[in-house]
Amino acid sequence: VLALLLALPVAAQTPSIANRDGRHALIVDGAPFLMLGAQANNSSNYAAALPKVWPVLDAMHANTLEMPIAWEQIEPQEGRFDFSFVDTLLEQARAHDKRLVLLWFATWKNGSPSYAPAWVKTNDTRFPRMRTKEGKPHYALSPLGQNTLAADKRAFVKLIEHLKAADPDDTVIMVQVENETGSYGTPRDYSPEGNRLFAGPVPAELVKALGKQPGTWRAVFGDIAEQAFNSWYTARYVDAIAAAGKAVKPLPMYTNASLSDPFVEPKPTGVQSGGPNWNVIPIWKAGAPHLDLVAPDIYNRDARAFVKYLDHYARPDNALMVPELGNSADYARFFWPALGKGAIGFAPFGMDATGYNNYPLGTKTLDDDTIAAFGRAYALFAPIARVWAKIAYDHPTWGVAKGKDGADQSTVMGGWKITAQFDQWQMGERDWTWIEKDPTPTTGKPVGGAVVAQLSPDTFIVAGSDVRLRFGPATPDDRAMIIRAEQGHYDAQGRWVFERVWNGDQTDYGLNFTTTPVMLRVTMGRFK
Ligand code: N0T
Repeated sequence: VLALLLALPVAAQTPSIANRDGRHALIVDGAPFLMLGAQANNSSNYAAALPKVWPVLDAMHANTLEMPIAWEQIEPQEGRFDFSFVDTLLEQARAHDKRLVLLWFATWKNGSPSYAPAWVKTNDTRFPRMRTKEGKPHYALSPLGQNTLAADKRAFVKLIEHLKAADPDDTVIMVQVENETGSYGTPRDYSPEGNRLFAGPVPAELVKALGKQPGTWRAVFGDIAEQAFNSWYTARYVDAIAAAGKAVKPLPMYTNASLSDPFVEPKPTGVQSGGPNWNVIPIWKAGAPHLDLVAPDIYNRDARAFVKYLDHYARPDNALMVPELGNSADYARFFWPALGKGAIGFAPFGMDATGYNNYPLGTKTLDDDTIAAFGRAYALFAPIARVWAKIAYDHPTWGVAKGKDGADQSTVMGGWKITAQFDQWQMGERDWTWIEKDPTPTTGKPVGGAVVAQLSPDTFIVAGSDVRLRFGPATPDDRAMIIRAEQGHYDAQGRWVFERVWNGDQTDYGLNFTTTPVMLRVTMGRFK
């Protein structure tokens, strides 16, 4: 009955991002696809490192690898292109049954031109760096550098031309244009050209897009004028590259942001100024219409902050994708709220066995337990990556992760209230004080989360781990109940396959998910 009528995957339709009623889907081979991703370390983009990459992706049940392609690597000498690594990567990805997201590390890699070829980074006359207020060269290349843009764009177009020829089956499903653009310290280019433009009016198209009154950058943007200025010119620069690439092969393209505190408007000198930080998303949307989305790189273990970042980037005009997050086990629970907010992709950073660990951002050691923390959830979703992506495109979803305080979290979906509780034994209530009990295994640990999709007013698909889910009426109603809670799974065609009914102890104290996530289909109702 509930078959999802998936469009059968068909080759020869370039991947794209679909957008309907504020929800999104990444379309691959003509059908929705959930990217269960992982990003390799920064220097793993050489054939010698690949044997250390695939086993980690397999162990975590990832279906997609995010891998840098460096400008210095494909154009070591100006005009001479070398795609041998791209070819090796494509071939191995196919052999390992993984899709690819290529990360174009070029004019900006964490703001710096470190991945640009030597002939670019040594020539400040032709490829100017930004100037500081004092007129000294800053480390970042200027987004106003027209020669830099032309050279970067040419190399990027060659890369996409190569993909068009060498990847007819779309092993590559998305391309990230640059990496964490913008600069720290100096919020804009103070070169004579930069000063001239900054003193002038904000371009009419930007004023119009934001619904603001015309004026100078300072008049329109106040305290964040320098950041707004650099963001606009960086967005225009990245847009020109994306547009040129898309003209060759229209793959989904995005760029990623290094993030400032999600709760406080940043100072231009306290943010990676120019990049698509959450407070300048509208500027990026106006300046880079050829990007399908801008995306957050989330290195913040605090659940409140993590979820706030998701909220900033999940917008009707911006599909949510998390191309980087910390890879320590405590981050794994954020998979659930990401799914709940409609994420089309999710990828912990630094998932390979080359031995580098970016603690304190991520894990101290990428051991089996850490990989399994992500892998358990991925294992549940990997066989249904398409089915879930279709569900999330068609239906409301909600997700949670345990917060610092372990407090309950609730939502209302139609006539039903759903509450997530943490650190419970499977039997009984918190206030059972008449019986002595030990603290639960998860008490004090940053684990636990769940996702819920509402298939019809009274029918829900739920999954989670280390969490208790309660379903009840949105407004008090003694006649409301769980009619049936089925454990089961979807087959590849999107048909629900029944395994068993949960009842009795398994439902009397909420739906209790343990460390290994499972999937339930819950039907709510009332007696008359
Ligand atoms: C990320 C990664 C890689 C004041 C860090 C995060 C990746 C890049 N950068 O391992 O370098 O290529 O996108 C920057 C986070 C800075 C936090 C500073 C806090």
